[in-house]
Amino acid sequence: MRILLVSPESKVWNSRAHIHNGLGYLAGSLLATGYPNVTLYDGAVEDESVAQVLDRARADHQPYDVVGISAPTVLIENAWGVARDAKARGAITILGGPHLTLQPDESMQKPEVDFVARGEAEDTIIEFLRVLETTADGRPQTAISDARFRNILGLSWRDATGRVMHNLDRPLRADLDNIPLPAYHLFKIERYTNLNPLTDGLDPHARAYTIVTSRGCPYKCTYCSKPITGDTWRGRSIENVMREWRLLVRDLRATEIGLTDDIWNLDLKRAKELCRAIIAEGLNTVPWVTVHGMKVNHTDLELFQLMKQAGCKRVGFGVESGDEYILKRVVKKSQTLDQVRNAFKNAKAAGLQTMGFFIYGMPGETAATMEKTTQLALELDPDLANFMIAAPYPGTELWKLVEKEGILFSHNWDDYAIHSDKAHFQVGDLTAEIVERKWHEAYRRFYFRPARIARRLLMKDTWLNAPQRVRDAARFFRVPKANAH
Ligand code: B12
Ligand code: SF4
Repeated sequence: MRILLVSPESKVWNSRAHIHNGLGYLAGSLLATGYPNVTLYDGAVEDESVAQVLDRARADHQPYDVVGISAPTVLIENAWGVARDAKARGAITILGGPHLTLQPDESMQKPEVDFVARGEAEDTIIEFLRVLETTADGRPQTAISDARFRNILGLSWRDATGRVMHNLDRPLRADLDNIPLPAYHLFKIERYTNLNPLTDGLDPHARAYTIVTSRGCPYKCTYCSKPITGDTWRGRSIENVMREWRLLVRDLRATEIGLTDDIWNLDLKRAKELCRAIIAEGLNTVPWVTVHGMKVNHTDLELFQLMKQAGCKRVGFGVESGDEYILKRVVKKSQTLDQVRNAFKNAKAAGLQTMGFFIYGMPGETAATMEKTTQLALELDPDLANFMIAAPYPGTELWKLVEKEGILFSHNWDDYAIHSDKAHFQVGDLTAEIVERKWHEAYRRFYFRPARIARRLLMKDTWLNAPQRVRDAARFFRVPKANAH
């Protein structure tokens, strides 16, 4: 059985490419369970299209039997495109990832989609292939309506009459230590050279990896979409994480590492233990960053000092709003502005670079509350500020509110990018025009300060990456035209 796992090419703005750890995990489980013919295709870094890859495999008489495609909400249209190409070339298609978990039926209505896997799928994909490759009495087959698919938790499929069946959900795996590590060797790692602009990631020989030390988050921020990892925090043991950290640093010669947990510091004691273990083993030679924001209310000065000693270079924090009411009652972030200020102060005192994530245009906001957010960004003065316009992802509290009380402007799933410069909805009096103006203004006022421009000009990547920097500047700093909605 030859399997191609695909992350589709994305039109969503992103200044950097990250390895797709979800596909890495699926490939790791497949290899560990006796499926050696697995190839990873990441549209962010490939030269050929999926259709070309499939055609070449057919010409070499080694066609792919199964094409598995991953999709967050913004990539679902691209995922269907890949599925059409794959079906047209005789492959069986299975889609998985966040959007498929939220809206499985939508994809199962498409003739190009044979199966959907919902939720974490390391076990689902193995059970799926086992049914797919042999009949109940052990003969080879590729029947996609075998009744045994009924027994696979988290799978959506069609029975012999063509009826779409959604099996029961698969429970989250509690024993993360027993999941095989991602098949890192299958990534074209030399193409992931820039995990983020602050890690001097301009080395053309960089090897940027990411690692997931825990899954899930118990908080309930109203905009956050976490269909895969869920509300239950599950941490891997320190020894298990260290096994992977050793592999990345010693065997795979990582030049930078990104932590992509939903909330890696939920258990402060464990976070410190991990840093101590990295220091004790001398693995602190490779710089690392937190890709997803840390939660400010689970930090203290000692944590940041240990992170610094353990090789961490930069920390990101979800700040979201400078208005206490919006933060508490609308975003429901379960953190105070004092905790935000304290975390930045401590991280800087420990010598770490900082990054802040800020949201504009939540329901109930006004120009004044967004102004407070911009003021807070200026006060905190992180090395990097990421200003985002609120996007109502399906399943979130924000989505439900916009459905009930608002007007939605985004009608295609690829409009849902949070780094887009367009407002996605209107609730109450807050028009898209005001949100977009405050968002552009935030970028201009934050990045166009003389001291910051001087600091940037001294940074190596500003010069080495000049064309990208100019494109970013044009995108963020252009004054918005009259609203098109
Ligand atoms: C790291 C990360 C990134 C990285 C890399 C993304 C990547 N290619 O993996 C970067 C920074 C590039 C990124 C970008 C964006 N991201 Co992001 N990202 C994450 C983060 C923090 C971790 C992802 C991860 O490694 N998960 C762990 C692995 C094990 O899980 P997984 O990837 O989901 O895979 C499992 C299952 O989904 C399933 N599965 C996945 N694919 C497939 C395919 C098949 C065939 C099968 C059977 C199963 C299957 O099996 C896997 C193993 O269990 C998640 C949060 C989260 N916890 O999921 C957000 C998250 C996925 N991102 C999100 C968003 C919104 C974005 C952006 C749209 C933001 C933007 N720019 O506007 C962009 C999209 C760009 C793009 N091209 O994808 C949302 C998606 C919500 C949604 N409904 O789609 C999430 C859930 C964050 C959140 N809580 O809101 N992201
Ligand atoms: S935004 Fe972060 S803290 Fe909030 S629910 Fe999502 S993962 Fe948890």
